[in-house]
Amino acid sequence: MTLSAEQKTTFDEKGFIVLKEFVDSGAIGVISDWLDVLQDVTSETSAHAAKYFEKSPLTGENILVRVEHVLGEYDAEISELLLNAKTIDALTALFGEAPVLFKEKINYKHPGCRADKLHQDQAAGWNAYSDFFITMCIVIDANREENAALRFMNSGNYKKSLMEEEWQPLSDETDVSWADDEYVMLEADPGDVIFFDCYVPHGSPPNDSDLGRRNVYLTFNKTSDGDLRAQYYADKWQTYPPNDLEHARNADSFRV
Ligand SMILES: O=C(O)CCC(=O)C(=O)O
Repeated sequence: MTLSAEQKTTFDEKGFIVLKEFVDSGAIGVISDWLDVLQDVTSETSAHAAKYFEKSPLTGENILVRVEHVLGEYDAEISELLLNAKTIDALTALFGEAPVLFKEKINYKHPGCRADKLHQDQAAGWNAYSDFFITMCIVIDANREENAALRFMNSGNYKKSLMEEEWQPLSDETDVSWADDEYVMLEADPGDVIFFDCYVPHGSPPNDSDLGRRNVYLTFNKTSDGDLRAQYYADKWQTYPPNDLEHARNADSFRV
């Protein structure tokens, strides 16, 4: 059993748990190298990797902020490494049944990257697919205050339903420190993971340091809700297609 009863209770109450050293350093090294490769792929070298570029509000430069749609049929070796028995076991304990991958993304929070405003993931149109998801955030580079570590609502004082209209963040503030009383900053090391549900409010400030930080986000739904990934991405390409360095978006849209 990967999780204790206490960890499960904490997850149910607060909507997140942190598991230190969940992924070993050998695996983190392999994943880190893979993220470097993904960062450099182009539409010629990889037709499926969906890259998203934005103009930095801090420097004005166009920068890569995320890559999606890179597991399963596209990279069996890395998929096996990430979706291993330990991960499936932990998610099964949290869901109460086996998980299915819904979506996967890497956030490249490079120097100059804009804030991720406080939000609930479920507000990003996910209700169309299921009413409950769990995301596993795998820390690849140290997450520290200076390079925009994530903040999570720590009071358990949130609704397991939408607290704002769909497609809206919970606040337009990019300085998330206003919420410090209720929120905790999670500094974390490579190999630590955060499991969080789709309703717990979270976000991160802009990265105004010169230290990048990459986190992998794997989102799952319950097997009883079906395999939704292909439909999710088919829909997403219609409304929010990937772009390239020359066609970076402005950083004011709320998408997760
Ligand atoms: O990586 C981050 O700082 C923010 C992640 C997040 O909240 C998201 O992508 O939904």
